[in-house]
Amino acid sequence: MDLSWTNFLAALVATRRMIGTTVGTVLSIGLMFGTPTGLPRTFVRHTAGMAEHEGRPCDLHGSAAGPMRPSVRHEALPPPTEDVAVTSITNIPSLLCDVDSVAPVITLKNNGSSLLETALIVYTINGGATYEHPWTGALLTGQTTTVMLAPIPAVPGSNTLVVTASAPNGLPDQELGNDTWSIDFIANFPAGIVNLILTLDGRGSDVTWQLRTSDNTVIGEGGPYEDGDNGEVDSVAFCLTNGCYTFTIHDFFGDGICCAEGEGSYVLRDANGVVHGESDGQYGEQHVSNFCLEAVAVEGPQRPAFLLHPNPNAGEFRITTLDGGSIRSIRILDGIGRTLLLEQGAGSPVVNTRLDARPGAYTVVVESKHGRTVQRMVVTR
Ligand SMILES: [Ca+2]
Ligand SMILES: [Ca+2]
Repeated sequence: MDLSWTNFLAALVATRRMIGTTVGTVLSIGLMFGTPTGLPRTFVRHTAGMAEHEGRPCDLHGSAAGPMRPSVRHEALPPPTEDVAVTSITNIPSLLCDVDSVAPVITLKNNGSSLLETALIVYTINGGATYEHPWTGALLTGQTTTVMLAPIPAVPGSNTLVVTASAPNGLPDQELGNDTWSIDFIANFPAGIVNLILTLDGRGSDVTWQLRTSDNTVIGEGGPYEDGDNGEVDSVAFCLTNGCYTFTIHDFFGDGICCAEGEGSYVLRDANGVVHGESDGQYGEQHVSNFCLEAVAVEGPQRPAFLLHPNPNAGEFRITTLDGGSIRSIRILDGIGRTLLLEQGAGSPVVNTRLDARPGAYTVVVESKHGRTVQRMVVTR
């Protein structure tokens, strides 16, 4: 051991076993050991901030009182009189779906010895415009309170909200290290829902998947599943915004999810029935679907481009395009996005068809040369 005074004190601090008596803010420790020669007898100031006393950093001083009985004085700084702190941010979901602002709720704490009656709270997202909330109240030493802040606009994609408290009682804050708290979240707006419909084979324990954004952030993942659930369907809804995504499904055994041990498959489909990725399950170690979304959640009502009659119906109905254009396909989906009927149009603007399905609400997707349009259809019996 290097017995220089400074190293001795540092070693003592490192053990964090400072036993002794506290008198005011001074901790005195008596030590019995042989004093190394050359030890300075004068007061030595150690590196500030290396020690802690009662949870607060403090200056450390030492003195050599005599050749056989040195003593160490561990001197804590007096607690600050003015010290406001932010100790949490809540009311922020990790993913905002079709919402373009957040209303943070924070915890404000008085770490100073004075009664805290005012403070200034400033908050910003991604370093953009700053919002101010002058706080008034009454917090005793150590007390906390929750403060609801006015909504602040989020930006599409990744957001970092930073909240800083300052000016306790209108005075300089004496401890700046506890003034700031931050939280990260993702905001998807406008947003659309894309459903993963995953049909498992008998080896669910092989299967894991991830959905990533174009900057490789994982925004959804699943699996492994249980074995023996051949034919079981896992349906997961993702809240996505305009942008590009990568869906990757892995197979631990390297034989996909079809067809040795069942007929697994997956499809990624939005509420309009548009398929953004799919596989018949016949892959090896993995299957990747890359897709991009554009103009999700377009504002304003869409004029139906086809007539669905009758609606409700008992399963038999007629579809007529309003502009006389020919129907390319009719797809009917159930509540979790599974295709129950897919009929290719015969080039006619009128198609009579039927759906054998239980009573309920279904989505009818008609594709013509003008694009894809959607209506709800109710089947009764
Ligand atoms: Ca502070
Ligand atoms: Ca497999």
